[in-house]
Amino acid sequence: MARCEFSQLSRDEPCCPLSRRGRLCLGLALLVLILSAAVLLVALTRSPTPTPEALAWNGTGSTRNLFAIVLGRCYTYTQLLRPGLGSEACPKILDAFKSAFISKNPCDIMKEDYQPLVDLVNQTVPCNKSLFWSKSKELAHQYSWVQGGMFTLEDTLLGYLADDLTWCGDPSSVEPNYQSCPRWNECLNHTGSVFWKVISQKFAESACGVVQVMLNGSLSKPFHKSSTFGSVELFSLDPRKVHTLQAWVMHDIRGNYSDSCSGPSIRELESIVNKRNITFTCQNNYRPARLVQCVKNIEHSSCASKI
Ligand code: NGD
Repeated sequence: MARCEFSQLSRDEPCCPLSRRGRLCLGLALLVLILSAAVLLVALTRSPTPTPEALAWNGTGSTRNLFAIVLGRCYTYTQLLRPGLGSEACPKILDAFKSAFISKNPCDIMKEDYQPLVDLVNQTVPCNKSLFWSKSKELAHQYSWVQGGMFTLEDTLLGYLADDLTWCGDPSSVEPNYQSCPRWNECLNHTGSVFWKVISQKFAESACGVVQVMLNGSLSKPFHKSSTFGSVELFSLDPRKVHTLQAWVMHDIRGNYSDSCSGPSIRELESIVNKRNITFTCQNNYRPARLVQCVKNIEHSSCASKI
């Protein structure tokens, strides 16, 4: 067999011919190389395994940084606002909140899903200090903030954690659905509305003494039987503990004076309350709450000091 030394090569001499076996080996090696390159190319250019699409809904998606906000609020509330409650439970509270809706269909949430979360929070509101509201959130919160001793649901830990947030999960993901969530009227067993029903019920069940409700007298119907106050809270008051419900019918300081304590809507409320063996009282434009409205409307005639 001819040996081919580099030193022997010159311009005129062709390289020594390869044996048949050598050519076969070279061919095979080339084939393997081409095949590997092709496999590599396919692997690199192929799109990743498609993840199932999240369900699409008509409402806005979960609030960005949802879990960081909930955890932060938990520490703010338990360490700074009401230090008595103890902040050690915050990580567990966050986990229970996640477990209630993560990886679930947001229209298929049951009251029981939130029970572990509710069970983690043991907070009682002192008698005579519960303030309910309906269509008057802003003023009710301003009033309770200024007054200092009253509790709306959002002044309790569970309400504080979730107020103004949107959240929902998706069966195909371990993350909240940040793209879309169902609107409240899109389904009955809605992630958000079930949560508010559960904690509103608990809030009302634990109320005692005289309780207050702030209603919006600038609406034609300040009291709605279908509202959370009218359908959940009112019927969760325990007549053995609550002797009086005081309604404050507040009118927008610059707006309509549509309905008042003597209107049909409030009379309907009165009749429900009386049937439940609870005394009903009503005041139009309860003065301390009116004065809160006056802070931004000092020139209004109803804000003049009465000496
Ligand atoms: O269709 C809706 C919708 N309807 C009500 N709300 C809705 N949110 C949607 N995204 N889509 C929310 O309920 C909204 O935040 C309202 O501000 C809030 C209350 O609705 P409103 O004014 O009609 O009053 P409700 O009587 O139904 O309920 C107020 C009472 C009050 O005594 C709280 O203790 O029930 C308790 N709560 C219920 C639901 C929600 C509080 C909240 C809250 N903080 O968001």
